Amino acid sequence: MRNYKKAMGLNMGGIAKISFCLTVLLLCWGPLLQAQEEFNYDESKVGAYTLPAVLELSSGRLVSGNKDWKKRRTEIIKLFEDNVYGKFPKKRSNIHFETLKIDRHALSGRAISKQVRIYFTKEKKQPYMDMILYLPAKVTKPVPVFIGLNFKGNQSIDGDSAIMLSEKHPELLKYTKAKEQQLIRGEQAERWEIDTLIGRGFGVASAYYGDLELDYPEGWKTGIRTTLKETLAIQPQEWSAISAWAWGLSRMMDYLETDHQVNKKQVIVTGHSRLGKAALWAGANDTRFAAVISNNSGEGGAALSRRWFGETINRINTNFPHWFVDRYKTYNNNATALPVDQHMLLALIAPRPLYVASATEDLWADPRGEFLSAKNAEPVYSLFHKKGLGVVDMPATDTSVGETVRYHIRTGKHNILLFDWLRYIDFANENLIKIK
Ligand code: GTR
Repeated sequence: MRNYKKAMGLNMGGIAKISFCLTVLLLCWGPLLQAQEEFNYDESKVGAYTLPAVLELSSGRLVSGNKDWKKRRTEIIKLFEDNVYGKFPKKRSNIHFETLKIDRHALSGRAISKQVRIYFTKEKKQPYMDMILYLPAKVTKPVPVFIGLNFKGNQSIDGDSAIMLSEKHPELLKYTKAKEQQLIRGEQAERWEIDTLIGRGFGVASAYYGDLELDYPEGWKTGIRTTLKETLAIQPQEWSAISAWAWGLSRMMDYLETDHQVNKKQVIVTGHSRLGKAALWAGANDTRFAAVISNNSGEGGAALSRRWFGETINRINTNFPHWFVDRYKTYNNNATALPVDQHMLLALIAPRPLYVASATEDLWADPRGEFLSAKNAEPVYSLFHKKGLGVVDMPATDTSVGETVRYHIRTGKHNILLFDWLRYIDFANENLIKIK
């Protein structure tokens, strides 16, 4: 034993030295390691960062006009595909639609509802997604429509008993008795404000995001990334859950283009939180969306990744490894190495109207980071002579600012509420409806 210790250079003094060194190491590295795992909510600790130049081509030349922007836009899409969301398949497979139900007296006669099954292959069988569309009952001309995915199945967006129950929602599938299932109706109605939207002359279209891919790390195995692998000629790892959800939004748009009661030039894609991330990515890829709204989309959505505030790339990748492509994980704790930041995603919406919204208690989503991201997308809007936020600092709570690019921070929690919808209605009216 003595020899062994000697050979190892370990005597009591040696052990004491080692433990001393370990303690020093821990004291020095501990806070550093911790800092990476901790979440910063202190503005003074954010630190300096430099955003990648949105208007500089990879050749180093500055974008000088719309033509150059087209080139830069293509480059930026590719950077987001390679590093963040993966591909957004172009091929539409054999999309076809079946209207399963029409209710001409929905919402006590104020609306017409249509429930449409969107099939992704030639056959009339899975994989498909079910969409619910509400239109104002007294439509005399095609109406503008807000579209967005929902978290809990179509039956969750309103208490309307005509809405078909989701076939895919795991919680819903647990219930067997019809009565219990009814309980789940309208569970998220406060997030949809259908009555208000219908009353103001808008249509609303929604579908359950789980119809595309269930939201857990293994969800891709049963979702469209697997079932459409051959049809779309793309491997599951080449895209991500967010891309799959975004792609679904485009398929809803495919249907809306065919509905003569819908004004296909006035379809506004919206989304809350993770579905806001999907809405932004859908809007970036599919220019048929006339305007894009990000509601509290946060990290990997509207918020700047380089700002150390609230959720981090490391955390989002740890909690939700399926949301992004594998390469995104190489930027955990190293946002500086990312060739993009989220202002560039917002810039891809230009010159179309863009609304970014935050909430005061939603620090996890970094409201200031969302504001600054919209701010830094402005130069691209300027290329098209479109006005952005028009302010340099965040506006007062509950006040929206800007024209083509707009922003507000609502009092309250991470959510999408009547206050937000009323702002979105004004935004759509001012940017899309009046300007033909
Ligand atoms: C959180 C996630 C956020 C946001 C949110 C949501 O847990 O960290 O990025 O997407 O979920 O979708 O509700």
